[in-house]
Amino acid sequence: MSCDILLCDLDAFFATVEQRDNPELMGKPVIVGGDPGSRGVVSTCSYEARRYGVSSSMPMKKARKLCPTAVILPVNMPKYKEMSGRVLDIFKEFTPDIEKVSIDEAYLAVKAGTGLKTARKIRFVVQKRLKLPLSIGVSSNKLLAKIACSLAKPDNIKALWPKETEKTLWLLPVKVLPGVGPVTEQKLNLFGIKTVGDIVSFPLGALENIVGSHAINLKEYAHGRDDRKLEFARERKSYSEEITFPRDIYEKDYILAVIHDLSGELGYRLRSKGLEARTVAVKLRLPDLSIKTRSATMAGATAGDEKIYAIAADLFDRCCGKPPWRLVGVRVSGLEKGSQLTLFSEENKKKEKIRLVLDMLRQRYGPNAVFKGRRLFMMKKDVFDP
Ligand code: TTP
Ligand code: MG
Repeated sequence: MSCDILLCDLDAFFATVEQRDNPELMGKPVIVGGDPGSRGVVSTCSYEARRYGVSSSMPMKKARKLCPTAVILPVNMPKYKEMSGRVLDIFKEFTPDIEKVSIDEAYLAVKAGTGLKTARKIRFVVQKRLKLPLSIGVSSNKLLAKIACSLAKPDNIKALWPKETEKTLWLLPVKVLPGVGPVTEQKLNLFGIKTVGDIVSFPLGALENIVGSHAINLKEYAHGRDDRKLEFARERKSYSEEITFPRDIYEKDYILAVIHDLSGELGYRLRSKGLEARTVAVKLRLPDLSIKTRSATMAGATAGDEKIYAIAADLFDRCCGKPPWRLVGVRVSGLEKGSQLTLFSEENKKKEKIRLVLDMLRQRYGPNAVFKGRRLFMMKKDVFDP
């Protein structure tokens, strides 16, 4: 069955989330990334900052020089992941056939002939519910959908059908094709191959001398042909959360408090998917930089924060060695469908009620909305100094 393919990609994702959450930043240059003081790089920047020449991966120091008026913000990954999940949930309302490419990008397959109409609806819903700008490219294959999206940006829809190959695709620079990075682009340019149309007229054998076996793909792409299928997500086998600390941690209690939080986040993720886990693992980075992991498998599966924590804390105790620690992570695997809740003791009923309230808060305000008191307390102390 032939389908229309949509490539949906949020605009300046991290930056537009920040602009949305702080309207004073609307219309201003905003850069999201690492600390300029410690060799941080730009994760992304608003389109206003792009006009000054700022771009992803650029050292923050250089970005600040190019655009001194920009507001610089740190990366708030939990918030962006949460938004990414909500956008994906919206996509799922329109089609089950989704290939998630990155945190802000996904291919969707819909019934042939409905691509443009669906794209308009999706954009409308994402804008209305999440107030985030989304660009969508529409075509009958992945290649053209992706290129159409880059032509649509920012905040628009564009269709690019195979019949328009000659008058649109052939005029574009070779770097729009998959597999043509800066090095290949330079090589091709040296032979006078600047546009996609130049690839079409260049003899295959000569092209093979420049780019090897990739030449055949390039020829196909240059004609707007692409038979790559969408790769649908495989069922998840595990969930994990980890934190790398900016400095060495010497306090065992602090690590335990972090493990407590991570266990809570994992428990929540399991419950929100109706799953339970049998195996819990802990990961640590030790002073000699080696990574140590320990896991334990339970007789029965669980999605309870405290149960996950109890096992993870025990594993940590057994493998922690001597301080300091630089990284701690918790993973749950051996996933099964959640079993029906059975009779609760009074104590368990109380815990269950608390869990439901916490989950409700997390659902409304994001997974990090609920910090456990212990971690807040620990955060107040300067635990990073021995
Ligand atoms: P992109 O979709 O490549 O970029 P973008 O959404 O910021 O801008 P646009 O799509 O409008 O061109 O990446 C999505 C997010 O991934 C981006 O907001 C930040 C993050 N990212 C990095 O952290 N480092 C990088 O080098 C890139 C390219 C992206
Ligand atoms: Mg994007």
